[in-house]
Amino acid sequence: MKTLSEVWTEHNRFFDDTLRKLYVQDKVSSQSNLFDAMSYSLNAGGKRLRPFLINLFCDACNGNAQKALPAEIAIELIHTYSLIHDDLPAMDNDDYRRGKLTNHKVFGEASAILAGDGLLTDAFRILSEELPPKQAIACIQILSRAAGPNGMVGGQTLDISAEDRLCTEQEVIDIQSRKTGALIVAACQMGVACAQGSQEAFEAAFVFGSSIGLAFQIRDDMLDVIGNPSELGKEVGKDSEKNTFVKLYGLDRCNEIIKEQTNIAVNALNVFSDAHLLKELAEQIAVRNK
Ligand code: GRG
Repeated sequence: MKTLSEVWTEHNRFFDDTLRKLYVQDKVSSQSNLFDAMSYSLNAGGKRLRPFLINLFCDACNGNAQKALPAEIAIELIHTYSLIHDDLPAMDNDDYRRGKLTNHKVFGEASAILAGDGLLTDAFRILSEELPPKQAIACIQILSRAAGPNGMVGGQTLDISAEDRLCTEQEVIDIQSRKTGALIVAACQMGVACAQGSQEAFEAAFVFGSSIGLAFQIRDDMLDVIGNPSELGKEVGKDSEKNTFVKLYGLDRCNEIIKEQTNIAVNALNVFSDAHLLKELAEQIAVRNK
């Protein structure tokens, strides 16, 4: 049986190749600079966690995971747009992402904003054109809710508005669950939607996604303190003034909560007859170094 690492590497080899080809035709158009900027961040690497979750959930629901490819592409486009915009001077003002100069550092601010806008919009074109109608509608609904004002964009807004004060525990959880968690939950549920899975499977995807989403963000906050910049592909120590879980709980309690959330996630998988890769993925997220 293949290990999680082998399956993930194999998935990413094919997925990265697909993304590299995505805008090749468009690059010769009069808007080549726009497509160059979009492709630059899309092809800068990244773990492809959200697409991989779609793939594994589709598989756990006995769906044909190959047919979920448009959903995988769409969520990575949204995720990449959010990173480009998050790095802008008006937001986090970061110079490095995925081990490379950030989009605005290479293409300028206006192009980076437009590259993000292009990726965001194109995600929904791909879903509507390339999935069968039922799966397309379900995925568009899940993704737009998760990425929109009640999800990721709302979380980012709350985060910015709370920058100058100390947040309560509930506020930090609320910001995180929208900013990072929503898209991870959406990935799990889109995998179920692509397989036209049961209501029980959607509920399991919600519990699993929420728990690993929280564990993922807590680990992210920890890595800003204990992580290695060359492994992470970005600077560390940038969040010391922010409302992070490390500031709220300290490193030891963060580790305990990650373990608790990982257990909740793994238990949620009981509804599937075979979800051993999802179990291993949850355990991997708890100890990740990048
Ligand atoms: C600008 C609308 C808008 C939203 C920004 C996602 C986000 C909201 C901000 C990113 C800030 C951040 C670093 C959050 C921590 C969790 C997170 C999303 C990390 C990056 O995701 P990974 O680790 O990145 O999956 P890769 O590069 O592997 O894809």
